[in-house]
Amino acid sequence: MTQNIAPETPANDAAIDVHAIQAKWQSYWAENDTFVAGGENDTRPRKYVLAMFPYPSGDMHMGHAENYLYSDIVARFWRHRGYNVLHPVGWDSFGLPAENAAIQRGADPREWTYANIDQQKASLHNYGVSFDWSRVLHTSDPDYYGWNQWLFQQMYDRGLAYRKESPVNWCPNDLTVLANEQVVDGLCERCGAVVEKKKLTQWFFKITEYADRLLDDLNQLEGEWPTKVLQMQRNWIGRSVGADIDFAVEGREEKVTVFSTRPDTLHGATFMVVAPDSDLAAELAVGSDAETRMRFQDYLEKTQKQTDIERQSADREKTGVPLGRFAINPVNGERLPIWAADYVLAGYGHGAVMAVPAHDQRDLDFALKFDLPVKIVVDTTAPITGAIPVIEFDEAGDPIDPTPLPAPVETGEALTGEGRLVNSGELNGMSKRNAISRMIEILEASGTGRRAKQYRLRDWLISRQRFWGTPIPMIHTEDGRIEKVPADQLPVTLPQAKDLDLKPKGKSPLGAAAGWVETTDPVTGEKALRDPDTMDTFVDSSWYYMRFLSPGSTDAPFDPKDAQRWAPVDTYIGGVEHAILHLLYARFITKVLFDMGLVDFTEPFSSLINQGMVLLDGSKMSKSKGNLVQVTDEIAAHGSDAVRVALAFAGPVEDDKDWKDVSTAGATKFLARALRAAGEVTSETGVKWADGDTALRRVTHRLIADAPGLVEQTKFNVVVARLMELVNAVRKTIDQGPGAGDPAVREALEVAAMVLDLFAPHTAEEMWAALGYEPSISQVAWREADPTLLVEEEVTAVVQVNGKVRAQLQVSAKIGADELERLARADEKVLRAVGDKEIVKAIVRAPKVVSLVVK
Ligand code: ANZ
Repeated sequence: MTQNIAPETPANDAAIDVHAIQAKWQSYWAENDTFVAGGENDTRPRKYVLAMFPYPSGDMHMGHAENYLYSDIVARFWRHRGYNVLHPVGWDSFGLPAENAAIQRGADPREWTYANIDQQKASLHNYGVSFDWSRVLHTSDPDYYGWNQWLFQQMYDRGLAYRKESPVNWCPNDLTVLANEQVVDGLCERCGAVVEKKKLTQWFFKITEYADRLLDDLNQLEGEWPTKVLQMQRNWIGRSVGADIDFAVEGREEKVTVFSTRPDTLHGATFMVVAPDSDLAAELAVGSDAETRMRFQDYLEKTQKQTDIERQSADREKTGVPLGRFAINPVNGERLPIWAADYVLAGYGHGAVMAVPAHDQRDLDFALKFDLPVKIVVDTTAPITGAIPVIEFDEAGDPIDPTPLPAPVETGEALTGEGRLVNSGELNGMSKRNAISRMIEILEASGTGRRAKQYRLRDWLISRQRFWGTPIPMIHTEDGRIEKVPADQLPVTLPQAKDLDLKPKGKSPLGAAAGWVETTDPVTGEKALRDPDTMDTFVDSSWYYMRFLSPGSTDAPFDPKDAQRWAPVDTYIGGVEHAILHLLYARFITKVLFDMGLVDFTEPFSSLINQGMVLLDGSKMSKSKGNLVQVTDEIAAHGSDAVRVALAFAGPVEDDKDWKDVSTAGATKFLARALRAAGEVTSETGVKWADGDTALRRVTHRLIADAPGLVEQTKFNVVVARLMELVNAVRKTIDQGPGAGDPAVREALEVAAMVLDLFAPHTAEEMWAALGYEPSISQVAWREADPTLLVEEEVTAVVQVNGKVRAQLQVSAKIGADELERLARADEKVLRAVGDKEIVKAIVRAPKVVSLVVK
């Protein structure tokens, strides 16, 4: 790297051709492999910096600009700190938008995707991001997705991939399965049709088997991931601890089990509720009279049009129908009427609850609506005077003498707090916590219940009835077996799209791909069919960060030796919209890889940075709203360095930023000022800095000392502000102080160029060349700060008493007025001068003068 490049030394802003500078350095970096990570023999410590990889939906947008700026700042920073840095990029290139574009325009999803990738690649190059371009991957390349298929089969062998029938979101208009995220207010996000639940046989990954580890390992990430994200992950996994309780049902042999976090309240159960869409509800209804059955059917149809989120909404009016059946409370033999109501979900716990309206708000709302009894069993207030009568029921399930009304009926608020048990036999007087334990013992002893855990987390439904994804590498034989595609036949590649009708029909278009779907039974050699579904694209992104480590590997998804050298990712950067699913899936697959002995860590991303959004006039940018600021246009207008500096300066990383407040003009001026100053330096390289102006040197050295901490805390905007301060100080020294030949000016600009490299790498390289060095600045080691220059500057303050100077104090140049006055009043000479007179006035001009008036 001894090539010398002639620097541009502009006389004024207009003379700087930012695009020429940009192009020059970009080709220099590409020709010299400047950002290719060091190989096996590189002995430097390593850092793996990764930004969430882009989806190629069009050209690079502002979210990308922000994301890759931040990862670039971090990557460039660690290079200056002496690290061998891996900063790769790839494309998350399977997915629905390509397929939709293909359907709408008759384009090939493959062509659409790769054209967009080419455009984004060009834009990212032009943006000056220090990626290691030798490791690019696209998840839609067979040499990538073949390893998804390998992973799928590994998981199948371990019992972690399985098929089951389950209710899924179904759009009756588009005839396709929808992800939960594609259902908005119960309607199909794309066509607005009312989404239904439909039972389909689908492939799942058994993420629930890892629920405890996914939850417990979050503790490892405390302080390294945003607290908000950790909390969102915890809530999503949603572990609840309590008991399973078995209720006998009249006229039914088998018992009905319910899950409850509050087994202590069992004596207060006054009815039972089952999910209308559960098999249990259907079965119970069948055993009832004709009218009940009809009402139930009607209600079931209404329920099927609701999403789980709507069903759980607290402020929705409760609905339900009685099933005409009765359950028996195992602790007191009371008869509880059984209802079907949509606030109980089929997919959680056992799809049935014991309703305790006095202590559960949903149950209370329901009881009040349908006039069901409410029985207090935990006294959450002051000690109660007088006993609350136990409510009894008649044959029809109606309460006998339901007066006096307990408090929740009057206030409408369930008693959910701490308290002591009442109306509960041997539990009376116990605290809630003790009563929970005791009740579990009682249930276990009588064989009617047991300790139990439940999770909100569900197994991961991975099959999609779509074309543009990884084919599921399984074979359905004529006699109904399911076999793996033999390993030597992987990858199963996608057929050409042009011969297929990609329009959604409720079945994967691959099922109609003659010549593709037919195959042979690997066991018998008879005719068989390929599985026509493709995988959820979240499978692709669940392990891509490992593929970057061994991009060319053909006999394994990655080489465990590479994994040991580089992984896990040290810093992962991306939008908070991925706080749950992507991160959860990547964490899950990492644990699977750990269990397979392929990696020696259990968490993929050691630290996580979430960026805010770039808005325009307070709202999200979007093409349809016509408020889209195109990054490429901004780069064309101002150059990428100005866009980068303006974005970095716009505010804290995690905050949303409004493009209206982003000043590319300010950034352009600042960069021109810095570059021009570098061109003015007249001292030689190697000049003795110690001879330079001390005031300027202090500013320089404070930046050297503070910037690392600021970068590590992602306070990038503060570093830019400090750089601006340094460049201003340089200008002052050149114009008003010792001048452009002063060694401190050279020192300041060398440091400015190095720190500026994190934000405006083209300008930084240009400054470095102007200062007489060979490229590239990107590997220049961070300077050591001189501790003697970090000591705070001191000044002499004078203290006058009635106009006469009585004392001189050595104080910090930054001292505040109050502190200076306090020191002045406490000084011995001042005390003597004041004597027994009274100080009637103190005029303080920090840090130089204190003037006391005494009488
Ligand atoms: C009786 C009870 C009394 C309950 C009480 C709570 C308070 P989390 O914490 O979310 O796990 N439940 C159980 N299965 C349900 C289902 N499929 N759909 C809707 N609700 C269900 O909540 C567990 C509680 O939610 C369980 O404890 C059950 O109501 C209800 F004072 O049982 B509880």
